[in-house]
Amino acid sequence: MECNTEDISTKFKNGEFTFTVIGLGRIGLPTASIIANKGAKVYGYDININAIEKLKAGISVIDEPGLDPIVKNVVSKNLLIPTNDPKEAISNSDIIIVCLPTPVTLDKIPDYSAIIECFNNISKYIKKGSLIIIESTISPGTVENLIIPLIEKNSNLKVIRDFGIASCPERANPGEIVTKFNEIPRIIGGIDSKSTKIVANIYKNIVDSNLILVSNPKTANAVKLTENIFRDVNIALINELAILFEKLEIDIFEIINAAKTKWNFVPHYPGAGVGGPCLPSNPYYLIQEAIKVDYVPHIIRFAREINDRMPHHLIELVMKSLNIIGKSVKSSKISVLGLSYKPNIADYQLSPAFPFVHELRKLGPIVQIYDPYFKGKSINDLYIENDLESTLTNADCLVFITDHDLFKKLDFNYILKFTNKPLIIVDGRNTFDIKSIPKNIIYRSIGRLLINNS
Ligand code: SAJ
Repeated sequence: MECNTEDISTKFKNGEFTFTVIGLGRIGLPTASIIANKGAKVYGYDININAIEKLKAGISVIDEPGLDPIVKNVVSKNLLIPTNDPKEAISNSDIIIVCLPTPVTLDKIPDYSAIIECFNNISKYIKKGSLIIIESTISPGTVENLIIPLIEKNSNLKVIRDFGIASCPERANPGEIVTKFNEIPRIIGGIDSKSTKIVANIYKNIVDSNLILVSNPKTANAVKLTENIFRDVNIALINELAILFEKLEIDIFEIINAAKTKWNFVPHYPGAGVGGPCLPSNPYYLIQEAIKVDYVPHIIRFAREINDRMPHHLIELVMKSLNIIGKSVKSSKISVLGLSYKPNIADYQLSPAFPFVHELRKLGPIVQIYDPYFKGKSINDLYIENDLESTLTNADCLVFITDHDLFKKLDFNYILKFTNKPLIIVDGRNTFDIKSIPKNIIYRSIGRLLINNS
């Protein structure tokens, strides 16, 4: 494929490029739909036949604001072609974008099985002159040492000579993937300068944001991991400081609000834990590579331990608060508000709600959970109540795991109509204004002073 800007823009605008986006999940489906919506022909390839059938009917299988109308439009115009046939997709495509999940196992080892299975299946169909773009989050070196050898082994192709490849790690914010698709700068690292330039020229036609070109795929992957590890480590730092300042009876939010007046203080906030598809798992990609070169990244590992320990800290706050009114956890009803890992989205991936509820249940209380995004659903081993009022009824303690807007708007007098009094509130996300806590409530938030209005 030629790499000069004009050629690529002309070909893109004339619809001369055919894309395949592999993996129609939270990143892949918006990516495929938005590219198709710009007039390119896009195969959306996924092994999930059920999802493909729904997409063929124009039904979006991903809950992402703004996505539905785009999917309906591009499928109805046959610009996005959902398929589970790799030959149909890959053998007709010039550009292949990989958006496959790369979770970590329970042993915290990156799991590349989806990527390995994919390239074992599709490589024989890759056309000479194709360009492969890896948007999945992977360890530095995975393109160079796993993906390229897989393609060459399963095809008669040779990298650079016959196909280009680059990493362009996704940096989307779940809940804003479509609305901010155009804005997020992209990091592009190709196996050679031609791959980097061609991919940059292609993304120039897809997004309006800055394109940051780096030396190679492993550097691009290292950038993605560095930015997420930076966030995870800083959250761990503020979590650790919050626990310390609780004991010193100093308000962490007063500290943060004052400290952020300093130009180089990047505010992060203490919470019930770190969930989501990115932060809890990304550090392990780099830890795995470090171990291969006999280096132990202490801060990165300890940050993970601190963040994973926050649900336990919430348990401690629950126990101490109930003891103030002479109640034991075992003899109480404790209602958990929030399953999603962050507010106002329906996504519970690695949510701290799971470890919190599992540890709480061992202490013997009645436990109910409510999340407006999962009403009446069974999620793994948790049942999410159908309505808030029954969850509040006769509760001795409310624990907020997610600061959904719906919870922020709750009126305390409304809450107290259903719960026992005095009511304990343990707030894992600083959902409420501590100056607004009324009589009959004992309130604890992470890193903040005890409010005892019992
Ligand atoms: N959290 C805290 N304290 C904080 C910030 C977050 O406890 O100060 C918790 C959240 O409650 C959540 C978890 O950490 O449980 C992750 O929060 P997040 O805002 O990072 O949520 P994500 O994973 O949806 O963030 C994604 C990430 N994007 C990618 O990995 C590509 C993240 O790097 C981005 O910063 C974020 O989107 C964004 O805001 O764009």
